Amino acid sequence: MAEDENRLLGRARRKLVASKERWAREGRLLTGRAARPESQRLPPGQRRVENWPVLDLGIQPAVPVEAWQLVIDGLVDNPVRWDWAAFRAQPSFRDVSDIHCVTAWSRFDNAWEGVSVAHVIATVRPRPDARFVLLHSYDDYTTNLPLADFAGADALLAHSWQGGPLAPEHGGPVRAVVPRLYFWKSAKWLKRIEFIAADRRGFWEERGYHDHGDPWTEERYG
Ligand SMILES: Nc1nc2c(c(=O)[nH]1)N[C@H]1C(S)=C(S)[C@@H](COP(=O)(O)O)O[C@H]1N2
Ligand SMILES: [Mo]
Repeated sequence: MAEDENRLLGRARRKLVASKERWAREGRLLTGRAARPESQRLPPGQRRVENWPVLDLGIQPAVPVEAWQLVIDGLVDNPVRWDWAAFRAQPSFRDVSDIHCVTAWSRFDNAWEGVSVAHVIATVRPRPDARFVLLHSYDDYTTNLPLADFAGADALLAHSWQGGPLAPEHGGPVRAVVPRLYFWKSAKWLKRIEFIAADRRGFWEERGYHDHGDPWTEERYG
């Protein structure tokens, strides 16, 4: 098991982790239906909420912007380390998208602002052998995704939500937002983006969640 995972587990709410692992084993919330975003807006098995639930392992690291840094490295030609000023100097990107959480809530029309993943990719220039990314967070959380999904036109590193700074409990100063996949892939308190050749599972992927996590085909567990 990765070192950062061990650190996280030591401090995480163990009961919460155990119950989610059980959900995964039992296939909780699975409907066996599939849908396409063109024909309906709510993926199978989801219900719409108006509020925005907070979900994490009970550890919400305080990361003041003066101390915040983002490292983007691995299989790239131009690795970067952005402090807050450097991050805010990147071109701004806005997008409105829906959140789909594996625990079956969806929240429509979230107005995000930040730096697009397209810009990140143009800046660091992944090498041809980079096929996955591993996102690392300040609470030692990790999650993995294929570069092709991470590179979606609606994916960004968000510092704002609905016109205001992203709240600390939702991952401020900066979180990933990858709307096409279940929300556990959208790492809060983002610290590092690592481009890798071979897939390496993150925290929940190691614990029974699906490696990919497409809400439209209900890739909840796997
Ligand atoms: N760093 C970090 N990111 C995380 C998590 C976490 O525990 N730590 N939980 C994930 C899960 S399971 C979900 S559903 C969403 C929840 O984001 P929210 O609390 O803003 O709703 O964050 C994801 N990103
Ligand atoms: Mo989640």
